[in-house]
Amino acid sequence: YGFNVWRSYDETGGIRDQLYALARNNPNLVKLEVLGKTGQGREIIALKVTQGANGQRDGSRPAVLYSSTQHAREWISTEVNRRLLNHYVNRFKANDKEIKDLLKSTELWFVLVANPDGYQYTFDVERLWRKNLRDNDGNGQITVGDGVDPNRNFDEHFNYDNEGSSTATASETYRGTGAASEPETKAMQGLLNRIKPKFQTNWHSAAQQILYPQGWQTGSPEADNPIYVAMAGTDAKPAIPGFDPGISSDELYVTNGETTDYADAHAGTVAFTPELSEGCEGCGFVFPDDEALVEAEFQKTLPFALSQAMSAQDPENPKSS
Ligand code: 0X9
Ligand code: ZN
Repeated sequence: YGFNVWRSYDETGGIRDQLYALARNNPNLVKLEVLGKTGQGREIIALKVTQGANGQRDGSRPAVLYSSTQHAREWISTEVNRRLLNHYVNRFKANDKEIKDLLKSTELWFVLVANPDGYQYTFDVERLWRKNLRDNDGNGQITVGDGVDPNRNFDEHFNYDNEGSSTATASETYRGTGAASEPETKAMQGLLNRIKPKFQTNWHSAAQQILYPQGWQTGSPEADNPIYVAMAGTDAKPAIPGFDPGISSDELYVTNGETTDYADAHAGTVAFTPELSEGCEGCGFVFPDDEALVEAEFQKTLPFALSQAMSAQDPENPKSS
């Protein structure tokens, strides 16, 4: 596609190929699992990174889940998460003591592209597509009225109060016909219920915030768990420089049926939605195809991401970044 940084899902050497190669080349560290298939038949892939990955029962060590690209156009989320995955693997192989110790005791899970159909569509057809490719009108073609918002389809306060999601199929926040109607949702919910991660980071873009549950509620200005504030930081000292931490419904807007609310309520997970940067003033979801800017965005978020892995053994006493 001619980009410096961005890689599609399907292309040779693209994200799917890279995930398979990483697992194939590091069988003692990386396990690949297909969580399910999308409407168009693409694999929704998770990697588990832990020492002895293929011999260790899933969930036998405290787990952390790093997920990205629920929203097709948020390419920076894929790329930051891809760099994070490679960071852990490379530091382990370079005998970094801290990372080696970490990966003996903790399972790190990665879902780089939670919405592969939508993501591929942003390369092939429409750069600003957000949702999955559910054929809402069943006419056999993807048109503007199609797609379900993967971050409104979870089985937690789905459709609550009819605020923060839509019944209109053409809406960018169309929630789908029922909770977990979408294969992408089933895949993520299944993983969450199986590994019950201590922490989840669900990368999005581009509001420069660190959001946490509950996204559905409007009543309470308080986090239900002090760990959220301990890890995300405060306005004066945010865990990611320049980002605003806060309850997602308050800091951004109300949603229902969202991923981190589900993880928090059903898997006991301390679950964050960091909204990454635009990369330039007014770039919105189209982060520039600029290696230096992308790498800087990754480096800026790395301490926050690491702090979750480092805290998984003892989440009640989180190590701040
Ligand atoms: O709307 C979303 O799903 C997320 N923002 S985005 O611009 N990436 O689409 C934010 C979800 C966070 N939760 C709440 N705001 N309740
Ligand atoms: Zn998003």
